[in-house]
Amino acid sequence: MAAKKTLNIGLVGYGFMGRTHSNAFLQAPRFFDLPFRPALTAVCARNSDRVKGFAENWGYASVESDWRALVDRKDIDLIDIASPNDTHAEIAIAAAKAGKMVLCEKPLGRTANEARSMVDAVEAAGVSNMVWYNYRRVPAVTMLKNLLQEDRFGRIFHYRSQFLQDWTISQDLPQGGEGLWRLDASVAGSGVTGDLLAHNIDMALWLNGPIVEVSAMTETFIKERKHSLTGEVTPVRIDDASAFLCRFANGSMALFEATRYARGHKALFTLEINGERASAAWDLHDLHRLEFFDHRDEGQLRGWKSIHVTDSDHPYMKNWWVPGLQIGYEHTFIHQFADFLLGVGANKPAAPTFRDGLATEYVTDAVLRSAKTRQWEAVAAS
Ligand code: SOE
Repeated sequence: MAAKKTLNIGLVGYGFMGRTHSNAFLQAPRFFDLPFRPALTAVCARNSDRVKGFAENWGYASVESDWRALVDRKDIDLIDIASPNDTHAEIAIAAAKAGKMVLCEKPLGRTANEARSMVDAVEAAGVSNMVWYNYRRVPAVTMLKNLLQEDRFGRIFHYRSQFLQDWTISQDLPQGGEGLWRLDASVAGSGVTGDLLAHNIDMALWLNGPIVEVSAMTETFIKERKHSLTGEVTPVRIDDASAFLCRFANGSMALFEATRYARGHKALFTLEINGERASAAWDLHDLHRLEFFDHRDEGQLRGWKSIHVTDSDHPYMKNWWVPGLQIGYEHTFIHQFADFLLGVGANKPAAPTFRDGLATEYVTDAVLRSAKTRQWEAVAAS
């Protein structure tokens, strides 16, 4: 058997997402038959001591403390961006110009403008690219996509989706700095709209098609917080909660909500879709189940089915253990990376591409705009 070509990865960032991506790079070739052999060639972060520890733990062969040096390296084929949102555009554009493949953690940019410049760069350079919207690759969610493509639902009337958390309720939580940059608008771009609703929107665009217009409201419950880098108390400029109504191009209407103030909820990501012939519901806390109702079932036996999506004919599952044994959160990244490499091998883009990521940003931009104007806002066509 011919040896597989090595694909040298350079990772930027070593936080939560640096770990999920590194795990995917290591596990994907063990469970999927991939056209490349991924190599953890370098990891880059500003803190040299900590980046060395990270490299040792995950098996990266070398370290860099300046992302420009990483992008310049001739031995790197792919740059993976897992650093905070304010770094995404500059690194992605430089990596594309250097001819590298580019993977980027969500959201693509802090604004649609930033995201558009990233799309332009990867498309001009003709390099493979993908945004880490990992939840598409939960087997139950992929299965729902397949059921929709088989037209089991008929006309779609409703879509609703929430992402509820509670980790920023304390007034004492500072904004800014490591772990807390999601509260600093200059780094994150927005609050829950870009961080959480972006997941709901990416999944909805994939499952139910384009969104045409939105009517939104946002709230910042805690108005001032100490900045952990400067020690100063400054206004909070992110949205703590965000909700919107919208219309899809297919005529369905929808409700979306995300918050970090739903006491008791840590990561309750849910969706429900109602069609003429069928409905389905999914919940991240029970991620291996798809709830499905088919109106065409025989009358007296008609009812909601709770499908345990762990059988070998369910998406991705034949690559894992034996039927009935479930998998979890980290596997969504493994699936996404496996699909990316299969795409590169077949010369096909793996979704969501940067252009798909831009479509989500057009919606999040419209949501933030509508919350300000208190008007319905049209979503730019991507
Ligand atoms: C925020 O708490 C967060 O970590 C998001 O940034 C992730 O994208 C989401 O998957 C889980 O929650």
